Order: sequence, then C-alpha cells, then structure tokens
Amino acid sequence: DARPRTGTTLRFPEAFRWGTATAAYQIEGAAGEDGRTPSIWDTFSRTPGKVRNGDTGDTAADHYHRVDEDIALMRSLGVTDYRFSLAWPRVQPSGRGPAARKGLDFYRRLTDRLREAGIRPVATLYHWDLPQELEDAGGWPERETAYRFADYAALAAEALGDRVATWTTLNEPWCSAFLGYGSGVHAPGRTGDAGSLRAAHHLNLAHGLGVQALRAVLPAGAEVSLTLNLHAVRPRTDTPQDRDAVRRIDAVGNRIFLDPVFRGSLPEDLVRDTADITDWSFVKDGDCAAAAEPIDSLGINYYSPAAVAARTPGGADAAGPSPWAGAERHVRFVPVTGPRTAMDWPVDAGGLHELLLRLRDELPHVPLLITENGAAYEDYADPSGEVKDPERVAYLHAHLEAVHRAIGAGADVRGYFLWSLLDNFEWAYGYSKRFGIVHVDFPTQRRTPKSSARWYADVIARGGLTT
Ligand code: GBH
Repeated sequence: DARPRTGTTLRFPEAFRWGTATAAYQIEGAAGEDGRTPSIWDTFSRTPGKVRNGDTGDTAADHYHRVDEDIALMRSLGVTDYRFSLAWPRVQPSGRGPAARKGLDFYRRLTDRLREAGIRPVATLYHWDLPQELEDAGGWPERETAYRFADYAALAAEALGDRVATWTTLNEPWCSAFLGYGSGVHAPGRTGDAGSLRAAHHLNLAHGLGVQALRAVLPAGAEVSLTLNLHAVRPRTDTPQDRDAVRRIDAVGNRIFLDPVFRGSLPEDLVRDTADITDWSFVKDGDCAAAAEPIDSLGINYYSPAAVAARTPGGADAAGPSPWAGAERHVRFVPVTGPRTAMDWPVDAGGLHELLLRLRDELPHVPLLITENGAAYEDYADPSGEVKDPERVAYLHAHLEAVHRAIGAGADVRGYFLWSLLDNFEWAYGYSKRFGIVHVDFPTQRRTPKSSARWYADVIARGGLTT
C-alpha cells in the first residue's frame, strides 16, 4: 500500500486506560521508616554478590518522600491510571497481626493525591516484597504463607477499599516462585525444583484466598485482578519435538497459573512431567477451586518472546539451577533474532500480539490489561539538557501498535501501563538498568522527563498513535 500514512492515527477505544506502573521496593526507599520491617528483598540485596554493585532499595527513587512531585509528573503526562504496589512489611509489619497506621497513612495519602489529580489508583498487593519473618517461617513453599496473604489482603482492603477501585493480588507469581525458589536469582535466593513448584501452588492458593478476602471487604463494583508474566514462546522449527518443547515451557511458565485460576485444575501434563520431582501431595482438595475464584480482569506483563527447541539427549546440560522445574532437561532456549534492549532482551512486538490473540481465543470473556510493557536503554544527555531515548520510543510505539492490532482482531484489551514511570531499582541489576520514561539522578533524586515521556503524553492526548 503506497498511500502516505503520515498523520494517520491508530485510535484506541474511548475508555482505554493509559497508565504508568511502578512497584514499592523499586521506588519507595524509606526502608526503615514508620515501622516498616525488612522484606526478603532487603535481606537479599544486603547479601553480598546477589545484586549488581551491591545496590539496595534503601533509598531507591525516594518516592516515599516525593509523592507530590511524582504525581505532578503523572499529571503532566495525562495518565488516567497509576499502577503501584503496597509494601506488605509497611502495611502489616512482620506479615502477621494488626496493620501499621503510619504505613497505611502513606498509601492513604498517595491514593488521595492521585484522586485529586484525577488519576485512578490501581493497587497491587504483592510485588515480591514478602516480609522476612514469613520467609523465616518457610516462605512461599509453605502453605501458611497463603493464609497470611489473605489476612493482609483483608487489612489492605479495609483501609483503602473506599478509595482504590482496582486491585491486583499478585504481580508475576512465576517470578516469585521460579526466580525466587528455583533459579535463586531473585529473593529469597533459594534453589530447587520441588520448592519452586510448591511456591507456585501456594501463590495460586494465596491469589484465590486473597480474592475471597478482597470480595468480602470491597464495595460491589470493585475490580479484582491478577498479573501474570505470560511467556510468549515459539518453537524453533515446526517439528513435533520442538513443539513439545513449547508445550513444556508453556506448562511451567503459563498454564501452571492460567489453569488453576481460570479452570480450577492443574495442567495434567505438568503433573506428569514433574512426577520425578514431586508427587504434588501439597495440593489439597479444593485448592484449585479456591484459586479459580472469579476475577474481573487479567493483567499481562510483556517484554519479549522466547524461542525453544528440543534438547537432544546427551546434549550439554543447562548450567546452574533452573527456573523451569525440570523442563530444561528436555528444552533449550534458542536466541530470538532482532534488536535488543539494554537487558539483552529481544525487541519483538509480534510476541505481544500472539499472546493477546491466544488470550482472546482461550479466555474470550476475560478483559485484559497490559499491566507492564517497556524497555531498558541507556539515555543520551543532549547538550540542551534533554534526556533522549529514541529506542524506547520505538519500542513503545511498536508494542502499542501490536496492542492496537490485537484489539482490532477482537482482543478485549482495556488498558496499557507503561513500565516504568521512573528509573528505579531493577532487582538483581540494581540501578544499572533504567526503565523509566522519567530519568532519576539517584544522588540528587532529580527527576527529568525523557523524550519518551513527552511522546507518551502526546499518545495519551491524541488517544492513540500517530504513524
Ligand atoms: C517485571 O519482571 C517486573 O514486574 C518489574 O518489577 C521489573 O522491573 C520489570 O519486569 C523489568 O524487569 O526468566 O529466562 O524466561 C519481568 C521479569 C523478565 C521474567 C524476563 C522473565 C525472561 C527471561 N521477566 N524474563 S527467563
């Protein structure tokens, strides 16, 4: 088609939610203030060798003390929604017992200010910062942690349910279970296949019990959700062997959460494939039914796709502890071609499109939110003082275009939350990777919107993309 396309707008639905996303440990700082107790990420980041450069979230982007400034930034972007997380050890120190008034006051103030600014708060209950005391009692591999989570969900909803209409139970339980207890690259840094599967199951249970607790407290009409980092995984070739490799990764990466939550059962192939690792006796009658407590939307975090091939018997073993619970014995990851971000993750918006069409087909009645999408790149400081990030703009443009195309094909996508508002503590990478559309100079905490921030404000103002 040779017609000029300049100035064409790919318009999104009128009610589309345009947001930015953050997480408590990555931005708040104030790690020891107002009664907050340590979480597993405090412990992990203070353990030498776990996080690049020994970075911690002690100060992070100091958001705890800069709420007004950060909301003003969002206001200037024109976002309709803001996705943030509550720090469990701030709201309920130690993970048990009564709520901490000062911790709750912080989130009351944050959400009040957001509402005054006309921005809808979208609260995630758990973005990886388990109170250390609960980890000391066994953490997610223990069933008790799921009950503790449900109590915490009730406390949070009692305190904030009058001002937060959208709630997410967990962010990316795959990462909590398989990076936290499988490969050990995330807190609490434990390794092992059986423990990671136990953790995954108890996260599903926690989600379901959390939904029940939220429903019991929240006013009718509140939206309750779950965010998954679904893996867009392709076979290297269209052979049965490589397609079976996809099946295995899909089972332990995606269906281990999707099936309990949306069908009330575990994937049978996963149970079979892991029979030599665990007998799944920690799954009690009614657990998967509890996990299937109905929710109002599904959040998807998407960054890049993966490609896999069958691992030939006798081929080189996967190095080190794996986040794939045994599947790596049969599967190897092959490089996805194309440009890469500063994380070395491939840039491939097609993966997001594929994922959205799959969800359209498999969960046709579930409204979808893109709860995270974005990229880490180096910034260029312009002599004019501008912080330029053209690759991030290109990444975001391509991915929003993929979302638009998926909506056109019938995917029920209701909103998009850009990761991230601010440069922040990027987990095992510390401050070495910048995902923000607002630059943070950590020594001074000075915020400078990058060119991507201006671009995003323009997209929101136009209600779509100009091509
Ligand atoms: C999200 O995690 C987090 O929610 C957010 O806090 C974080 O800052 C952001 O993304 C950027 O990292 O494990 O071999 O399959 C995303 C975590 C990264 C997990 C890509 C899966 C794929 C490599 N995901 N990763 S592998």
